[in-house]
Amino acid sequence: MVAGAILDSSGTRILLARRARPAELAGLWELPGGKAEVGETDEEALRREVAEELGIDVGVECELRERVALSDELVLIARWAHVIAGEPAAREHQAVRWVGAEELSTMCEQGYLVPADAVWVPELVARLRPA
Ligand code: DCP
Repeated sequence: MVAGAILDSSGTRILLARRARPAELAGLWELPGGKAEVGETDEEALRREVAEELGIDVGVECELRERVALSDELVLIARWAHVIAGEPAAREHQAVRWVGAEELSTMCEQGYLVPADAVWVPELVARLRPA
């Protein structure tokens, strides 16, 4: 499972998407991504998933430090990425939005993020430039 920490062109904001399913995660915000298919690298999977889900082409960079075990078989990782082409749109999510460091911290503290993604918040905040 690979999620994208997708930065805007100014490096001040990160892209969040609000989940539509399953019921226990619906309405919460996540770093968008999806599962790698057989024979696909993380990088290829992330590029394919964000193209399908958000209609954007991204360049994929290195992995964030933390990894999250979602189950015995599924590990969630995140990779830094930046938009190469397109405007993100919610095709499978309820909404998308760009958030700066301060807003991201607040959303995390108030429980608006999917639980697994909270581990990345310190690293995201540290990299985001002040607006
Ligand atoms: N998940 C998460 N944080 C993310 C992305 C996903 O905690 N940033 C979790 C939520 C789900 C699991 O990973 O429990 C699977 O996520 P998706 O439902 O997005 O993946 P799909 O099963 O839809 O993958 P695909 O898009 O390949 O169908």
